[in-house]
Amino acid sequence: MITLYDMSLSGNCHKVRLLLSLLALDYQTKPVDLRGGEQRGPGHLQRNPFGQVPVLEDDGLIVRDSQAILVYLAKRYGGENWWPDDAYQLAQIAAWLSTAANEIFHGPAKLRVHHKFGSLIDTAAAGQTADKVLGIIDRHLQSQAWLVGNSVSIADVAVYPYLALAPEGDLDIGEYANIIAWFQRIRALPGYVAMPGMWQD
Ligand SMILES: N[C@@H](CCC(=O)N[C@@H](CS)C(=O)NCC(=O)O)C(=O)O
Repeated sequence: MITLYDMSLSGNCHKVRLLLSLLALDYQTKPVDLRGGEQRGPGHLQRNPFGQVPVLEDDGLIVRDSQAILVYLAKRYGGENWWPDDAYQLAQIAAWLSTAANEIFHGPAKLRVHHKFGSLIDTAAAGQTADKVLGIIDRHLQSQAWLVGNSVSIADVAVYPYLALAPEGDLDIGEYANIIAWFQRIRALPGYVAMPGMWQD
């Protein structure tokens, strides 16, 4: 049985819940009490020395970091559709995974933790990063339906949650018509699951 060490309000955890559901995999969740500091307790630090969720456990293997978990699930359970063989396609997927961990984390995700949970951040810097990454993604999606290739990939799954949660970070995404059309394509996928606070039409 696959186990996801999870936090319901985490967009990083949602990436994993979304892919597990799109792949129709059975799994159990074990909530980690982030407010209570459980992530810094010895049990969880053994699973992830960085003291963060998500962490996935499968067949005795432990995988930390949402991007890495997407790679693991896509390669192990997704087949060619989810983990292409082509070097160039894989490189493009890796580039978007990196964008999810960098610009999307430092922009839309940070603004959300600020507005929703009160964490102190440099709001001007996060706002600039968010505007830049939203503009780049919107222009990218002008000529293609999915971030990489002709079908959904883990690039879309990695990038989606914190963009869909952008309204919770006080970001107006109404002007990004191509992103909104892409949200609608993602939401129409069989097995799609949402989380509270996500953009809705
Ligand atoms: N790069 C990591 C970031 C994970 C992350 O930031 N997790 C947050 C929840 S969204 C967390 O566990 N925070 C608890 C803490 O840092 O104490 C990933 O993509 O999994």
